[in-house]
Amino acid sequence: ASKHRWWKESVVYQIYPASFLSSGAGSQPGWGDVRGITSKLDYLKHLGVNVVWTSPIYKSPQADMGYDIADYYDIDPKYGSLSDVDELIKELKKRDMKLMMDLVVNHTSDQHAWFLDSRSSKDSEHRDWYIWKPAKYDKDGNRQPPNNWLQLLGDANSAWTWDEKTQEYYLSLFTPEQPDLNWESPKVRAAVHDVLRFWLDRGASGFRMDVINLISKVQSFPDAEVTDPTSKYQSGHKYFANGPRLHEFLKEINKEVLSKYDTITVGEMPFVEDEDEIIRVVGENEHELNMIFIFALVDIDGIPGASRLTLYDWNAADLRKIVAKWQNVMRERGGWNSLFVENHDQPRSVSRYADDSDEYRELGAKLLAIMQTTLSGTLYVYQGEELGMVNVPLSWDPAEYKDIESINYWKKMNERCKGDGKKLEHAKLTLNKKARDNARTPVQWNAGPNAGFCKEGIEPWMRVNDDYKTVNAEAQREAKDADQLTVLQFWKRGLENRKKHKDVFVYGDFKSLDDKSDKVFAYKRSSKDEAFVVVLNFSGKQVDWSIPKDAGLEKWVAGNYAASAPDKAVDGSIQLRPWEGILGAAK
Ligand code: TEU
Repeated sequence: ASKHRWWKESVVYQIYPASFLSSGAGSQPGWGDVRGITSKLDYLKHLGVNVVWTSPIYKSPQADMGYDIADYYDIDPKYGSLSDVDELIKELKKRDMKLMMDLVVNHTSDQHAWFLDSRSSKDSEHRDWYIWKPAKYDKDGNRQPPNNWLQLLGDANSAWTWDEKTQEYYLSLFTPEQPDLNWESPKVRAAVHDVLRFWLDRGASGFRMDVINLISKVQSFPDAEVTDPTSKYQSGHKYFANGPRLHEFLKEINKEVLSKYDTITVGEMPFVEDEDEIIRVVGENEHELNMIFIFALVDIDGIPGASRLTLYDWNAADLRKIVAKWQNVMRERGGWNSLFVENHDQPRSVSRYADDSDEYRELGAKLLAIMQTTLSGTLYVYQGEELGMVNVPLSWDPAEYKDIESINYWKKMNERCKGDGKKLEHAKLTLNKKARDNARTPVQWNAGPNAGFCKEGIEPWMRVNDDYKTVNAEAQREAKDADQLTVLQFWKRGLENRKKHKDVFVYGDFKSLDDKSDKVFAYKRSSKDEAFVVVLNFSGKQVDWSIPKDAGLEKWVAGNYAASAPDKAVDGSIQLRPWEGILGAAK
């Protein structure tokens, strides 16, 4: 069985600082700030959270909302100051909570001092801290980038940016404002190690490492195979995701820094599904990272192999297969799962995996809460998920979207769909369903002006979702009806239950109870002392489901339709209502 560790039992709450809460202490009116976070620690503690992960708050020109860092040792004035962070850490400690920082070291901002020096001349001290290559020329003598790799945010342009001054290209996988660091240089790696030490010594307890599997690139920088014949540039992930020296670099970070502290680490790892590659990072004896974010579940509604901004029809069987697979793999191979259905790069989970209509929104949010709180792994809750916040309305003009990926996509589609209204409508729908903006609207604290996110009369940096009068934290503090918990209360109860039965839910065995249904996801969790059965109807249809004889079910204890125990048989066939989820005690 998996060894007990505090970071395995943790409930991590992700904060997207710009949209969390604006106390007014930051330099930019209508932006969230660090003091806003500190003021909500009691709320988070009460919910059952013990680790707070903040998306980047470092000094940044915000070309990609802070995922473009200009100074790893300072806080962006929009968010406050270093002493505000010290205060946050102090207040967290008081409550026995911890801080996880976002570490973005695949690339920096183009305004970082390292890059400014690097681009100043070909023989500058930091020239080789980034990836510079000469141009290529086609048969007509036109200048071309060193290879055909596609940029990741916006997917129309080259991943290489031309620099007039020194007449070379630099690699910028995400946007031109985010030049990739050259991890082949030992000086770059040592500089990154210093950043980690600085924050750990200051009181942070760990890191979420942004696209950490992209740091090692195949050094011949070959052209990518053509997978999209309509595009000049192609996805090059084969040559930069889990590249040749990734494990060496991660082991080095561990040896130089992490092994000397008691930390929690999670690596974001897009593009990689290979079990062996994943276990090489998270395996108990690998000494790389505690866990990673696997993309399978959040890629479920995109066309396989295509860009994230596509729509694909999926059903509960796909969801079950993905979740069950990783529950089993991690257990059998000694790795560890991170459980997440939302983050700042993904649409809202209720809108995506359930139904965000008035009729089903709360049921859907609770259904997902049952799943998340009863699976094995470290649990991540994204701000607003505990309130059942949903995607922005389709009626919003795409001009409301603030994310660089959305802006680039919308521009591209407007060019491509000229005169084809139907195609453009589909692009608008795709954006509404998938845009990262869906997760970035201000957190809805109450029904007052700006949903309580910032003071009245100040315009929030991003528009508040229209539904804030009904969907907000204050309205969910107390239940309207005695037999109906609010989404927030339901999450709190789920987290309490998870903690109380951690040997089952965090560490226990996982067994699928249905390998056929395209609507139901059912499983049994067990430790040596106790067991639970979970049955989740991931469809808007009423479903008859037969309880397997060997499930050992004794009694139903909780569900999402009422606060009291579900009134259903414990053997034979039961009827599940749309989006119904139930939990039972078993032997
Ligand atoms: O995201 C990397 C990533 O692969 C995504 O989930 C990304 O949103 C997707 O490719 C877009 O289609 C991380 C950060 O989480 C994201 O916010 C940053 O924009 C990105 O890295 C660059 O730092």
